[in-house]
Amino acid sequence: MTKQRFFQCVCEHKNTRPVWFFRQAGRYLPEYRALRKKQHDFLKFCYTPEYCIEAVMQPIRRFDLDAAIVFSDILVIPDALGQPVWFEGGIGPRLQPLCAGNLTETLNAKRYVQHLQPVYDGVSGMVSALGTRPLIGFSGSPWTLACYMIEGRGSRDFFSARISALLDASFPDLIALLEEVIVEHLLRQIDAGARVVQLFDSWAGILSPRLFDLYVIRPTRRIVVALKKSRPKIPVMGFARGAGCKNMQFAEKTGIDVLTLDETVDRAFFLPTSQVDMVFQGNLDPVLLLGSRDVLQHEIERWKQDTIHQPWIYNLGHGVHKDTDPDQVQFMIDCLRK
Ligand code: 1CP
Repeated sequence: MTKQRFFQCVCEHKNTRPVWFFRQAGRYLPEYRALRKKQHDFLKFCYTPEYCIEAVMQPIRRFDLDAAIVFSDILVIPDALGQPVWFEGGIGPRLQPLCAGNLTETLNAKRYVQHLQPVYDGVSGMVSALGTRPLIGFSGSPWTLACYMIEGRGSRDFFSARISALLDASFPDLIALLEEVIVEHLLRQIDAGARVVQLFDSWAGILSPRLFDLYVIRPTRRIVVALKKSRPKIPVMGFARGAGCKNMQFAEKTGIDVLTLDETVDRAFFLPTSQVDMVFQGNLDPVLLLGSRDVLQHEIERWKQDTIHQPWIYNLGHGVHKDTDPDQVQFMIDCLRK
């Protein structure tokens, strides 16, 4: 994968650096909140292609962004494996935790593809609606999915999941099962028309170096190898949120094409690697969108200057926060494209 080919792939309809955002669709948009009123059950919403296509197109129509990400959620995978998953308003996702000692016992790996068919139907519809604009498929990474599946909810430190990674003899079986399902899930999104895929390891940053190697780097590498074997032209973007300096090994050892950086990473650390054939993405603090325009503009200018010699996809270090004013997003896009 050359840098140039990647740019052609993500941004063929314009001659500027691509701009898109994590959670560009979602609760900060009044039109999304109105659409969500039609289906209060978030998982059912995710399995209704018509709603997902509309949710994807809302930020595209409003902001003319250069790419869109599939509207879905990482937790459709545990749901498709038969683990009870539900979303509680104001609290977030809840899951019935897996059984310690035999983590894969209650999971049914036979039904998931059929269960996720509405997601793939949605992907085809999104691709048609987007025209030449690329659609990014995605999945949660094994470690991050295991975090929610073991803990049963969002958490600051996923303590039970970390203990499980350290002590539970069946933990590697769970990771192996998830790798297989994730590869299949991404291949199906690619076959439905996704042109790039992104792996979200949102909780990579809470692992010690040894466990980071075992459960972030190695599974990601195996997934990338499997994807490249059958779809060599599809770029893979990796996001090990919170990984700090471990991002370097993550990029070098996994075979990803694009390294997504969260807002806590000092990009100066990565800029000397511009000889490496790596495209970067992200790094701008989503909180800036809730602050003053002066500071936002100043930070954007600094960021543009810093990354001038490096292929860099303009994106935030994490999703657009739900309290963000959409006008601030427009202002940011205008500054980026200036
Ligand atoms: O409408 C609502 O009330 C639901 C809010 C919401 C939305 C809009 C959730 C619940 N998920 C999503 C969509 C979503 N999730 C997308 C597509 C939209 C887009 O980006 O434009 C994507 C890519 C995700 C991925 C996702 N879900 C991640 C990985 C990225 C990240 O944020 O770190 C994670 C960890 C989730 C789990 C999840 N789903 C929803 C919430 C609130 C959460 C986070 C739970 C927590 O706090 O731990």
